[in-house]
Amino acid sequence: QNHEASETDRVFRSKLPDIPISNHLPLHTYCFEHLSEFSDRPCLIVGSTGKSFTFAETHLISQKVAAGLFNLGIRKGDAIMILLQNCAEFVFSFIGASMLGAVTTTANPFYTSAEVFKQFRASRAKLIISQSQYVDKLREPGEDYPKLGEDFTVITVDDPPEKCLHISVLSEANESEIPTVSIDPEDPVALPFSSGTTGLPKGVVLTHKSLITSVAQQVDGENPNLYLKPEDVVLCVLPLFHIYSLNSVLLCSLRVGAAVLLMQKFEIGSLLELIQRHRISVVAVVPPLVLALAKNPIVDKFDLSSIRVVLSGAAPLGKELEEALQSRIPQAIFGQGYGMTEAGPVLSMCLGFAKQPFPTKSGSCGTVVRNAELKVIDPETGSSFGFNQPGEICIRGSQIMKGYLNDPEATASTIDDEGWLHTGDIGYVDDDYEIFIVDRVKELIKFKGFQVPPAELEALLVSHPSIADAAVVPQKKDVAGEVPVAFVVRSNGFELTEEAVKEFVAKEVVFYKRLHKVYFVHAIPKSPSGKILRKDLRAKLATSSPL
Ligand code: 4UV
Repeated sequence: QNHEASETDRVFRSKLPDIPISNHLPLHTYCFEHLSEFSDRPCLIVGSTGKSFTFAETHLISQKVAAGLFNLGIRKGDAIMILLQNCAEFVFSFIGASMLGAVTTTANPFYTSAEVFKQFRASRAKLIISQSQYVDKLREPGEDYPKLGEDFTVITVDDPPEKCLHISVLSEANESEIPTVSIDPEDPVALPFSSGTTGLPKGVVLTHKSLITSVAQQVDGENPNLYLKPEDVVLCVLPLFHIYSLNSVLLCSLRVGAAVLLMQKFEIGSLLELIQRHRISVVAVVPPLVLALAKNPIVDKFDLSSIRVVLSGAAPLGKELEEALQSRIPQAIFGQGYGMTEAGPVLSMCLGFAKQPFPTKSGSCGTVVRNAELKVIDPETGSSFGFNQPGEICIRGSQIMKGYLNDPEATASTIDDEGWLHTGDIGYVDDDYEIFIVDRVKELIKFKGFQVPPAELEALLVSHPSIADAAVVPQKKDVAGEVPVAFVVRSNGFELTEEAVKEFVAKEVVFYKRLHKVYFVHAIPKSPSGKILRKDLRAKLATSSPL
Protein backbone atom coordinates (compact mmCIF):
# COMPACT_ATOMS: atom_id res chain seq x y z
CA GLN A 1 0.00 0.00 0.00
CA ASN A 2 1.35 3.39 -1.01
CA HIS A 3 0.42 6.41 0.97
CA GLU A 4 0.68 9.95 -0.30
CA ALA A 5 1.20 12.63 2.31
CA SER A 6 -1.62 15.17 2.28
CA GLU A 7 -0.36 18.38 0.72
CA THR A 8 -0.65 20.25 3.96
CA ASP A 9 1.24 17.72 6.12
CA ARG A 10 4.55 18.85 7.56
CA VAL A 11 6.56 15.63 7.50
CA PHE A 12 9.88 15.09 9.27
CA ARG A 13 12.46 12.63 8.00
CA SER A 14 15.87 11.38 9.07
CA LYS A 15 19.01 13.33 8.24
CA LEU A 16 20.32 10.04 6.88
CA PRO A 17 19.34 9.07 3.34
CA ASP A 18 16.88 6.23 2.74
CA ILE A 19 18.48 2.85 2.04
CA PRO A 20 17.38 -0.31 0.25
CA ILE A 21 15.94 -2.75 2.80
CA SER A 22 15.75 -6.52 2.28
CA ASN A 23 12.31 -6.77 3.82
CA HIS A 24 11.12 -9.35 1.33
CA LEU A 25 13.10 -11.99 3.28
CA PRO A 26 11.95 -14.06 6.26
CA LEU A 27 13.24 -12.51 9.49
CA HIS A 28 15.66 -15.34 10.37
CA THR A 29 17.15 -15.31 6.85
CA TYR A 30 17.69 -11.57 7.11
CA CYS A 31 19.24 -11.81 10.59
CA PHE A 32 21.67 -14.53 9.53
CA GLU A 33 22.24 -13.18 6.01
CA HIS A 34 25.92 -12.44 6.71
CA LEU A 35 26.47 -15.53 8.89
CA SER A 36 29.44 -16.78 6.86
CA GLU A 37 31.38 -13.61 7.69
CA PHE A 38 31.30 -14.29 11.42
CA SER A 39 30.14 -17.90 11.88
CA ASP A 40 32.85 -18.73 14.44
CA ARG A 41 32.50 -15.56 16.47
CA PRO A 42 30.56 -15.59 19.74
CA CYS A 43 26.88 -14.87 19.23
CA LEU A 44 25.33 -15.56 22.64
CA ILE A 45 27.21 -15.44 25.93
CA VAL A 46 25.36 -16.59 29.03
CA GLY A 47 26.42 -14.20 31.79
CA SER A 48 25.81 -16.51 34.76
CA THR A 49 27.83 -19.47 33.42
CA GLY A 50 30.12 -17.94 30.83
CA LYS A 51 28.92 -20.52 28.30
CA SER A 52 28.88 -19.17 24.80
CA PHE A 53 27.41 -20.13 21.42
CA THR A 54 28.95 -19.08 18.12
CA PHE A 55 26.83 -17.71 15.30
CA ALA A 56 27.02 -21.05 13.51
CA GLU A 57 25.90 -22.89 16.67
CA THR A 58 23.09 -20.45 17.34
CA HIS A 59 21.85 -20.87 13.78
CA LEU A 60 22.11 -24.67 13.91
CA ILE A 61 20.37 -25.04 17.29
CA SER A 62 17.60 -22.74 16.09
CA GLN A 63 17.13 -25.02 13.09
CA LYS A 64 16.96 -28.02 15.39
CA VAL A 65 14.36 -26.26 17.50
CA ALA A 66 12.36 -25.52 14.34
CA ALA A 67 12.41 -29.24 13.45
CA GLY A 68 11.52 -30.13 17.05
CA LEU A 69 8.56 -27.73 17.07
CA PHE A 70 7.41 -29.24 13.80
CA ASN A 71 7.61 -32.73 15.31
CA LEU A 72 5.40 -31.54 18.16
CA GLY A 73 2.79 -30.43 15.66
CA ILE A 74 3.56 -26.73 15.30
CA ARG A 75 2.78 -25.52 11.79
CA LYS A 76 3.06 -22.33 9.82
CA GLY A 77 0.79 -19.68 11.32
CA ASP A 78 0.60 -21.38 14.75
CA ALA A 79 1.56 -19.44 17.85
CA ILE A 80 3.92 -20.46 20.61
CA MET A 81 4.47 -18.64 23.89
CA ILE A 82 7.89 -17.94 25.37
CA LEU A 83 7.67 -17.43 29.12
CA LEU A 84 11.32 -17.05 30.01
CA GLN A 85 13.86 -14.75 31.52
CA ASN A 86 16.77 -13.95 29.22
CA CYS A 87 18.59 -17.13 28.22
CA ALA A 88 20.03 -18.74 25.09
CA GLU A 89 16.94 -20.97 24.73
CA PHE A 90 14.82 -17.85 24.38
CA VAL A 91 16.78 -16.98 21.26
CA PHE A 92 16.74 -20.51 19.79
CA SER A 93 12.98 -20.72 20.34
CA PHE A 94 12.17 -17.36 18.79
CA ILE A 95 14.35 -17.95 15.74
CA GLY A 96 13.25 -21.58 15.47
CA ALA A 97 9.58 -20.55 15.42
CA SER A 98 10.37 -17.98 12.71
CA MET A 99 11.99 -20.70 10.60
CA LEU A 100 8.71 -22.61 10.65
CA GLY A 101 6.63 -19.56 9.81
CA ALA A 102 5.17 -19.74 13.31
CA VAL A 103 4.63 -16.71 15.52
CA THR A 104 5.98 -16.15 19.02
CA THR A 105 4.12 -14.37 21.75
CA THR A 106 6.43 -13.31 24.54
CA ALA A 107 5.20 -12.89 28.10
CA ASN A 108 6.69 -11.84 31.39
CA PRO A 109 7.54 -14.96 33.47
CA PHE A 110 6.64 -12.99 36.59
CA TYR A 111 3.07 -12.63 35.40
CA THR A 112 0.38 -14.17 37.57
CA SER A 113 -1.54 -17.14 36.30
CA ALA A 114 -4.45 -14.91 35.27
CA GLU A 115 -2.19 -12.62 33.25
CA VAL A 116 -0.42 -15.49 31.48
CA PHE A 117 -3.65 -17.20 30.52
CA LYS A 118 -5.27 -14.04 29.21
CA GLN A 119 -2.42 -13.67 26.76
CA PHE A 120 -2.15 -17.40 26.10
CA ARG A 121 -5.81 -17.64 25.13
CA ALA A 122 -5.93 -14.42 23.13
CA SER A 123 -2.90 -15.50 21.09
CA ARG A 124 -4.27 -19.06 20.71
CA ALA A 125 -0.82 -20.39 21.51
CA LYS A 126 -0.36 -24.16 21.34
CA LEU A 127 2.74 -24.56 23.44
CA ILE A 128 4.68 -22.76 26.16
CA ILE A 129 8.44 -22.74 26.55
CA SER A 130 9.30 -21.89 30.13
CA GLN A 131 11.30 -22.75 33.24
CA SER A 132 10.27 -25.28 35.91
CA GLN A 133 9.83 -22.57 38.56
CA TYR A 134 6.98 -20.99 36.55
CA VAL A 135 5.13 -24.20 35.74
CA ASP A 136 2.93 -24.19 38.85
CA LYS A 137 1.05 -21.19 37.59
CA LEU A 138 0.36 -22.98 34.33
CA ARG A 139 -1.55 -25.75 36.10
CA GLU A 140 -5.33 -25.44 36.12
CA PRO A 141 -5.90 -21.90 37.35
CA GLY A 142 -9.66 -22.53 37.08
CA GLU A 143 -12.42 -24.83 35.91
CA ASP A 144 -12.73 -23.87 32.26
CA TYR A 145 -9.04 -23.19 31.67
CA PRO A 146 -6.98 -25.21 29.19
CA LYS A 147 -5.16 -28.09 30.83
CA LEU A 148 -1.42 -28.55 30.84
CA GLY A 149 -0.40 -31.76 29.09
CA GLU A 150 -3.85 -32.20 27.53
CA ASP A 151 -4.77 -28.95 25.83
CA PHE A 152 -1.27 -27.57 25.53
CA THR A 153 2.34 -28.65 25.87
CA VAL A 154 4.86 -27.14 28.23
CA ILE A 155 8.58 -27.40 27.57
CA THR A 156 11.09 -26.37 30.20
CA VAL A 157 14.68 -25.32 29.69
CA ASP A 158 15.61 -27.06 32.97
CA ASP A 159 14.45 -30.33 34.65
CA PRO A 160 10.86 -30.78 33.48
CA PRO A 161 8.20 -31.10 36.19
CA GLU A 162 5.39 -33.63 35.79
CA LYS A 163 3.65 -33.66 32.39
CA CYS A 164 6.23 -31.28 30.89
CA LEU A 165 8.90 -31.96 28.26
CA HIS A 166 12.56 -31.04 28.34
CA ILE A 167 13.94 -28.53 25.83
CA SER A 168 16.14 -31.30 24.38
CA VAL A 169 13.07 -32.57 22.47
CA LEU A 170 13.55 -29.39 20.48
CA SER A 171 17.25 -28.64 20.62
CA GLU A 172 18.29 -32.22 19.80
CA ALA A 173 15.88 -32.72 16.92
CA ASN A 174 17.23 -33.43 13.46
CA GLU A 175 17.54 -30.17 11.56
CA SER A 176 17.13 -31.95 8.24
CA GLU A 177 13.49 -32.53 9.19
CA ILE A 178 12.53 -28.86 8.87
CA PRO A 179 9.75 -28.67 6.32
CA THR A 180 10.01 -26.26 3.43
CA VAL A 181 7.75 -23.34 4.23
CA SER A 182 7.14 -20.32 2.10
CA ILE A 183 6.97 -17.22 4.19
CA ASP A 184 5.30 -14.06 2.99
CA PRO A 185 6.78 -10.75 4.22
CA GLU A 186 3.33 -9.91 5.60
CA ASP A 187 3.18 -13.06 7.74
CA PRO A 188 3.32 -12.43 11.49
CA VAL A 189 6.46 -13.50 13.37
CA ALA A 190 6.14 -11.79 16.74
CA LEU A 191 3.09 -11.10 18.86
CA PRO A 192 4.01 -8.94 21.84
CA PHE A 193 1.10 -7.59 23.89
CA SER A 194 0.53 -3.91 24.48
CA SER A 195 -2.38 -1.77 25.60
CA GLY A 196 -1.45 0.95 23.11
CA THR A 197 -3.22 4.25 23.57
CA THR A 198 -6.27 2.84 25.35
CA GLY A 199 -7.92 -0.24 26.84
CA LEU A 200 -6.69 -3.72 27.66
CA PRO A 201 -3.48 -5.39 26.41
CA LYS A 202 -3.85 -6.53 22.81
CA GLY A 203 -1.74 -8.71 20.56
CA VAL A 204 0.49 -6.53 18.36
CA VAL A 205 0.99 -8.25 15.01
CA LEU A 206 4.58 -7.68 13.91
CA THR A 207 5.40 -9.22 10.56
CA HIS A 208 8.70 -10.36 9.08
CA LYS A 209 8.62 -7.17 7.06
CA SER A 210 8.00 -4.90 10.05
CA LEU A 211 10.82 -6.30 12.16
CA ILE A 212 13.32 -6.43 9.29
CA THR A 213 12.48 -2.86 8.38
CA SER A 214 12.95 -1.72 11.97
CA VAL A 215 16.28 -3.53 12.37
CA ALA A 216 17.53 -2.23 9.00
CA GLN A 217 16.52 1.32 9.90
CA GLN A 218 18.83 1.01 12.87
CA VAL A 219 21.85 -0.98 11.72
CA ASP A 220 21.91 -1.22 7.90
CA GLY A 221 23.35 1.13 5.29
CA GLU A 222 26.68 2.83 4.63
CA ASN A 223 26.14 5.04 7.62
CA PRO A 224 24.01 3.05 10.07
CA ASN A 225 21.99 5.10 12.56
CA LEU A 226 23.02 2.67 15.32
CA TYR A 227 26.50 1.56 14.34
CA LEU A 228 27.19 -1.92 15.75
CA LYS A 229 30.20 -4.01 14.74
CA PRO A 230 31.13 -7.70 14.99
CA GLU A 231 33.68 -6.78 17.69
CA ASP A 232 30.95 -5.37 19.92
CA VAL A 233 29.67 -7.11 23.02
CA VAL A 234 26.12 -5.93 23.57
CA LEU A 235 24.54 -6.08 27.02
CA CYS A 236 21.19 -7.87 27.12
CA VAL A 237 19.87 -7.27 30.64
CA LEU A 238 16.54 -5.78 29.59
CA PRO A 239 14.00 -8.57 29.23
CA LEU A 240 13.75 -10.13 25.78
CA PHE A 241 10.01 -10.51 26.23
CA HIS A 242 9.79 -6.74 25.74
CA ILE A 243 10.17 -5.51 22.19
CA TYR A 244 12.97 -3.03 23.04
CA SER A 245 15.44 -5.77 23.97
CA LEU A 246 14.15 -8.26 21.39
CA ASN A 247 14.59 -5.80 18.55
CA SER A 248 17.34 -3.34 19.35
CA VAL A 249 19.54 -5.71 21.34
CA LEU A 250 18.99 -9.21 19.97
CA LEU A 251 17.89 -8.85 16.35
CA CYS A 252 20.19 -5.91 15.62
CA SER A 253 23.18 -7.80 17.07
CA LEU A 254 22.39 -10.96 15.10
CA ARG A 255 22.23 -8.94 11.91
CA VAL A 256 25.64 -7.31 12.36
CA GLY A 257 27.50 -10.17 14.03
CA ALA A 258 27.89 -8.62 17.48
CA ALA A 259 27.91 -10.80 20.61
CA VAL A 260 24.94 -10.65 22.97
CA LEU A 261 25.74 -10.97 26.66
CA LEU A 262 22.64 -12.47 28.29
CA MET A 263 21.80 -11.53 31.87
CA GLN A 264 18.75 -13.01 33.60
CA LYS A 265 18.04 -10.09 35.83
CA PHE A 266 19.50 -6.78 36.84
CA GLU A 267 21.80 -6.78 39.84
CA ILE A 268 24.29 -3.94 39.94
CA GLY A 269 27.29 -5.92 41.27
CA SER A 270 27.11 -8.74 38.76
CA LEU A 271 26.31 -6.33 35.95
CA LEU A 272 29.46 -4.31 36.62
CA GLU A 273 31.48 -7.48 36.95
CA LEU A 274 30.22 -8.72 33.58
CA ILE A 275 30.94 -5.41 31.89
CA GLN A 276 34.50 -5.58 33.14
CA ARG A 277 35.05 -9.29 32.43
CA HIS A 278 33.53 -9.38 28.93
CA ARG A 279 34.55 -5.85 27.91
CA ILE A 280 30.94 -4.97 27.13
CA SER A 281 30.89 -2.14 24.61
CA VAL A 282 27.20 -1.41 24.00
CA VAL A 283 24.78 -1.01 26.87
CA ALA A 284 21.00 -0.83 26.35
CA VAL A 285 19.21 0.43 29.44
CA VAL A 286 16.08 2.03 30.85
CA PRO A 287 16.11 5.16 33.06
CA PRO A 288 16.09 3.31 36.44
CA LEU A 289 19.24 1.51 35.33
CA VAL A 290 20.83 4.80 34.31
CA LEU A 291 20.05 6.00 37.81
CA ALA A 292 21.75 2.99 39.41
CA LEU A 293 24.82 3.36 37.20
CA ALA A 294 25.00 7.10 37.78
CA LYS A 295 24.50 7.10 41.54
CA ASN A 296 25.72 3.83 43.06
CA PRO A 297 29.18 4.32 44.65
CA ILE A 298 30.29 0.75 43.82
CA VAL A 299 30.43 1.71 40.13
CA ASP A 300 33.78 3.44 40.80
CA LYS A 301 35.37 0.11 41.73
CA PHE A 302 34.96 -1.28 38.21
CA ASP A 303 36.63 -0.71 34.89
CA LEU A 304 33.98 0.54 32.50
CA SER A 305 36.39 1.77 29.85
CA SER A 306 35.10 -0.76 27.30
CA ILE A 307 31.70 0.96 27.02
CA ARG A 308 31.39 3.03 23.87
CA VAL A 309 27.59 3.33 23.51
CA VAL A 310 24.85 3.77 26.12
CA LEU A 311 21.31 3.60 24.75
CA SER A 312 18.39 4.48 27.02
CA GLY A 313 14.73 4.09 26.11
CA ALA A 314 11.22 2.98 27.07
CA ALA A 315 10.61 5.88 29.46
CA PRO A 316 11.58 9.55 29.81
CA LEU A 317 15.13 10.23 30.94
CA GLY A 318 16.00 13.45 32.74
CA LYS A 319 18.83 15.57 31.44
CA GLU A 320 20.55 15.67 34.85
CA LEU A 321 20.61 11.89 35.07
CA GLU A 322 21.99 11.56 31.56
CA GLU A 323 24.73 14.04 32.37
CA ALA A 324 25.53 12.35 35.70
CA LEU A 325 26.12 9.02 33.98
CA GLN A 326 28.02 10.65 31.13
CA SER A 327 30.51 12.08 33.60
CA ARG A 328 31.12 8.57 34.99
CA ILE A 329 31.59 7.00 31.56
CA PRO A 330 33.14 9.93 29.73
CA GLN A 331 34.34 7.97 26.68
CA ALA A 332 30.84 6.65 25.83
CA ILE A 333 28.34 8.18 23.46
CA PHE A 334 25.14 8.59 25.38
CA GLY A 335 21.72 8.82 23.72
CA GLN A 336 18.14 7.69 23.62
CA GLY A 337 15.90 5.61 21.44
CA TYR A 338 12.17 6.16 21.41
CA GLY A 339 10.02 3.14 20.76
CA MET A 340 6.48 1.84 20.98
CA THR A 341 5.56 -1.82 20.55
CA GLU A 342 3.02 -0.96 17.83
CA ALA A 343 5.56 1.15 15.93
CA GLY A 344 7.67 -1.88 15.21
CA PRO A 345 9.06 -0.55 17.67
CA VAL A 346 11.65 2.18 16.97
CA LEU A 347 10.47 5.65 15.97
CA SER A 348 13.62 7.56 16.63
CA MET A 349 17.23 6.94 17.56
CA CYS A 350 20.12 9.16 18.64
CA LEU A 351 22.22 10.17 15.63
CA GLY A 352 25.27 10.31 17.88
CA PHE A 353 25.32 6.50 17.48
CA ALA A 354 25.76 6.72 13.70
CA LYS A 355 28.95 5.57 12.02
CA GLN A 356 29.53 9.18 11.03
CA PRO A 357 27.83 10.69 14.03
CA PHE A 358 25.94 13.95 14.28
CA PRO A 359 26.15 16.19 17.32
CA THR A 360 23.12 15.69 19.58
CA LYS A 361 21.57 17.33 22.63
CA SER A 362 20.98 15.65 25.95
CA GLY A 363 17.31 15.05 26.75
CA SER A 364 16.49 14.33 23.11
CA CYS A 365 14.97 11.01 22.05
CA GLY A 366 16.89 11.02 18.80
CA THR A 367 15.82 11.70 15.23
CA VAL A 368 13.19 9.79 13.27
CA VAL A 369 14.67 6.62 11.75
CA ARG A 370 15.40 6.51 8.01
CA ASN A 371 12.86 5.10 5.50
CA ALA A 372 10.07 6.51 7.64
CA GLU A 373 7.98 9.63 8.07
CA LEU A 374 7.08 11.36 11.29
CA LYS A 375 4.67 14.17 11.94
CA VAL A 376 3.49 16.11 14.96
CA ILE A 377 -0.19 16.89 15.00
CA ASP A 378 -2.68 18.93 16.94
CA PRO A 379 -4.54 16.12 18.77
CA GLU A 380 -7.80 18.11 18.49
CA THR A 381 -7.79 19.09 14.81
CA GLY A 382 -5.29 16.63 13.31
CA SER A 383 -3.41 19.38 11.47
CA SER A 384 0.37 19.02 11.48
CA PHE A 385 2.82 21.31 13.22
CA GLY A 386 6.23 22.54 12.15
CA PHE A 387 9.40 22.77 14.24
CA ASN A 388 9.33 23.31 18.01
CA GLN A 389 5.57 22.99 18.46
CA PRO A 390 4.48 20.14 20.74
CA GLY A 391 1.73 17.83 19.55
CA GLU A 392 0.90 14.16 19.12
CA ILE A 393 3.67 12.18 17.41
CA CYS A 394 2.60 10.05 14.43
CA ILE A 395 4.78 7.66 12.44
CA ARG A 396 4.45 5.96 9.06
CA GLY A 397 6.58 3.30 7.35
CA SER A 398 6.88 -0.43 6.65
CA GLN A 399 8.10 -1.07 10.19
CA ILE A 400 4.83 -0.38 11.99
CA MET A 401 2.54 -3.21 13.13
CA LYS A 402 0.09 -4.80 10.75
CA GLY A 403 -2.56 -4.22 13.39
CA TYR A 404 -3.93 -5.58 16.64
CA LEU A 405 -4.78 -9.27 16.64
CA ASN A 406 -8.50 -9.82 15.96
CA ASP A 407 -9.31 -6.22 16.82
CA PRO A 408 -10.03 -4.14 13.71
CA GLU A 409 -11.66 -1.43 15.78
CA ALA A 410 -8.61 -0.82 17.98
CA THR A 411 -6.41 -1.03 14.87
CA ALA A 412 -8.50 1.60 13.07
CA SER A 413 -8.33 3.97 16.01
CA THR A 414 -4.51 3.66 16.11
CA ILE A 415 -3.54 3.56 12.42
CA ASP A 416 -5.52 6.05 10.32
CA ASP A 417 -6.62 5.72 6.69
CA GLU A 418 -3.40 7.32 5.45
CA GLY A 419 -1.27 4.78 7.30
CA TRP A 420 -0.19 7.02 10.18
CA LEU A 421 0.21 5.36 13.55
CA HIS A 422 -0.87 7.69 16.37
CA THR A 423 1.36 7.21 19.40
CA GLY A 424 -0.47 9.06 22.14
CA ASP A 425 2.85 10.73 22.99
CA ILE A 426 3.24 14.49 23.00
CA GLY A 427 6.51 15.88 21.73
CA TYR A 428 8.15 18.28 19.35
CA VAL A 429 10.91 18.28 16.74
CA ASP A 430 13.54 20.98 17.18
CA ASP A 431 15.48 22.85 14.48
CA ASP A 432 18.07 20.05 14.34
CA TYR A 433 15.41 17.41 13.76
CA GLU A 434 15.79 16.11 17.30
CA ILE A 435 12.67 14.82 19.04
CA PHE A 436 11.74 15.78 22.58
CA ILE A 437 8.89 13.99 24.33
CA VAL A 438 7.11 16.18 26.84
CA ASP A 439 3.93 14.33 27.84
CA ARG A 440 1.67 11.39 27.17
CA VAL A 441 -2.01 11.77 26.22
CA LYS A 442 -2.71 8.06 26.29
CA GLU A 443 -3.81 6.20 29.42
CA LEU A 444 -0.70 4.05 29.66
CA ILE A 445 1.35 4.13 32.87
CA LYS A 446 5.02 3.18 32.72
CA PHE A 447 6.71 1.69 35.77
CA LYS A 448 10.46 1.44 35.06
CA GLY A 449 9.57 1.12 31.36
CA PHE A 450 7.06 -1.70 31.97
CA GLN A 451 3.50 -1.19 30.75
CA VAL A 452 0.77 -0.79 33.35
CA PRO A 453 -2.56 -0.56 31.51
CA PRO A 454 -5.06 1.39 33.68
CA ALA A 455 -8.05 -0.27 31.97
CA GLU A 456 -6.86 -3.66 33.18
CA LEU A 457 -6.65 -2.51 36.80
CA GLU A 458 -9.98 -0.69 36.55
CA ALA A 459 -11.71 -3.84 35.25
CA LEU A 460 -10.18 -5.80 38.12
CA LEU A 461 -11.22 -3.20 40.72
CA VAL A 462 -14.86 -3.06 39.63
CA SER A 463 -15.04 -6.85 39.79
CA HIS A 464 -14.73 -6.45 43.58
CA PRO A 465 -18.19 -6.64 45.20
CA SER A 466 -17.58 -3.57 47.35
CA ILE A 467 -16.35 -1.34 44.54
CA ALA A 468 -18.86 0.58 42.44
CA ASP A 469 -16.46 2.46 40.19
CA ALA A 470 -12.74 3.05 39.80
CA ALA A 471 -10.12 4.95 37.83
CA VAL A 472 -6.37 4.36 37.73
CA VAL A 473 -3.86 7.04 36.81
CA PRO A 474 -0.08 7.50 36.97
CA GLN A 475 1.67 9.34 39.74
CA LYS A 476 5.25 10.52 39.27
CA LYS A 477 7.76 8.67 41.41
CA ASP A 478 11.54 8.95 41.52
CA VAL A 479 13.13 5.64 40.56
CA ALA A 480 10.11 3.99 38.93
CA GLY A 481 9.18 7.07 36.88
CA GLU A 482 5.47 6.47 37.39
CA VAL A 483 3.36 4.28 39.68
CA PRO A 484 -0.34 3.41 39.42
CA VAL A 485 -2.73 4.96 41.95
CA ALA A 486 -6.48 4.38 42.11
CA PHE A 487 -9.53 6.50 42.76
CA VAL A 488 -12.22 4.19 44.09
CA VAL A 489 -15.96 4.60 44.70
CA ARG A 490 -17.22 2.19 47.37
CA SER A 491 -20.52 0.41 46.82
CA ASN A 492 -23.27 1.66 49.10
CA GLY A 493 -22.91 0.51 52.66
CA PHE A 494 -19.68 -1.45 52.19
CA GLU A 495 -16.66 -0.97 54.38
CA LEU A 496 -13.43 -1.14 52.44
CA THR A 497 -9.93 -0.12 53.46
CA GLU A 498 -7.06 1.03 51.29
CA GLU A 499 -5.07 -2.03 52.38
CA ALA A 500 -7.85 -4.40 51.34
CA VAL A 501 -8.02 -2.85 47.88
CA LYS A 502 -4.25 -3.00 47.45
CA GLU A 503 -4.13 -6.64 48.53
CA PHE A 504 -7.00 -7.57 46.25
CA VAL A 505 -5.11 -6.17 43.27
CA ALA A 506 -1.70 -7.47 44.32
CA LYS A 507 -2.94 -11.07 44.26
CA GLU A 508 -3.97 -10.82 40.62
CA VAL A 509 -1.15 -8.86 38.97
CA VAL A 510 2.59 -8.81 38.44
CA PHE A 511 4.51 -6.67 40.96
CA TYR A 512 4.81 -3.51 38.88
CA LYS A 513 1.03 -3.21 38.42
CA ARG A 514 0.40 -3.04 42.17
CA LEU A 515 -1.42 0.06 43.43
CA HIS A 516 0.70 2.48 45.39
CA LYS A 517 -2.17 4.50 46.78
CA VAL A 518 -5.96 4.31 46.90
CA TYR A 519 -8.12 7.42 47.24
CA PHE A 520 -11.78 6.87 48.10
CA VAL A 521 -14.06 9.29 46.31
CA HIS A 522 -17.82 9.73 45.81
CA ALA A 523 -17.70 9.71 42.03
CA ILE A 524 -15.22 9.35 39.18
CA PRO A 525 -15.19 12.46 36.97
CA LYS A 526 -16.42 11.50 33.49
CA SER A 527 -17.18 13.18 30.20
CA PRO A 528 -20.78 13.23 28.92
CA SER A 529 -19.93 10.17 26.82
CA GLY A 530 -18.78 8.30 29.93
CA LYS A 531 -15.01 8.53 29.45
CA ILE A 532 -12.94 8.88 32.60
CA LEU A 533 -11.49 12.39 32.78
CA ARG A 534 -7.96 11.19 33.48
CA LYS A 535 -6.49 14.61 32.99
CA ASP A 536 -8.56 15.93 35.90
CA LEU A 537 -7.44 13.07 38.12
CA ARG A 538 -3.81 13.53 37.14
CA ALA A 539 -4.14 17.24 37.92
CA LYS A 540 -5.64 16.38 41.31
CA LEU A 541 -2.66 14.16 42.08
CA ALA A 542 -0.25 16.91 41.21
CA THR A 543 -1.64 19.05 44.04
CA SER A 544 -0.46 18.33 47.57
CA SER A 545 -3.80 16.91 48.74
CA PRO A 546 -5.54 15.07 45.91
CA LEU A 547 -8.94 15.00 47.66
O1 4UV B 1 5.09 -0.15 23.90
P1 4UV B 1 6.17 0.21 24.86
O2 4UV B 1 6.34 -0.62 26.07
O3 4UV B 1 7.47 0.22 23.98
C1 4UV B 1 8.68 0.75 24.36
C2 4UV B 1 9.79 0.58 23.43
C3 4UV B 1 10.95 1.29 23.63
C4 4UV B 1 12.15 1.17 22.81
C5 4UV B 1 13.14 2.11 23.06
C6 4UV B 1 14.33 2.07 22.34
C7 4UV B 1 14.56 1.12 21.37
O4 4UV B 1 15.64 1.07 20.71
C8 4UV B 1 13.55 0.16 21.14
O5 4UV B 1 13.76 -0.75 20.31
C9 4UV B 1 12.35 0.23 21.88
O6 4UV B 1 8.82 1.31 25.42
O7 4UV B 1 5.92 1.68 25.37
C10 4UV B 1 5.77 2.74 24.48
C11 4UV B 1 5.73 4.06 25.20
O8 4UV B 1 6.85 4.23 26.08
C12 4UV B 1 7.22 5.61 26.13
C13 4UV B 1 6.28 6.33 25.19
O9 4UV B 1 5.18 6.81 25.91
C14 4UV B 1 5.85 5.22 24.25
O10 4UV B 1 4.64 5.46 23.55
N1 4UV B 1 8.62 5.76 25.69
C15 4UV B 1 9.35 4.90 24.96
N2 4UV B 1 10.60 5.38 24.76
C16 4UV B 1 10.64 6.60 25.36
C17 4UV B 1 9.38 6.84 25.94
C18 4UV B 1 11.66 7.60 25.51
N3 4UV B 1 12.89 7.45 25.03
N4 4UV B 1 11.33 8.72 26.19
C19 4UV B 1 10.09 8.89 26.70
N5 4UV B 1 9.11 7.97 26.60
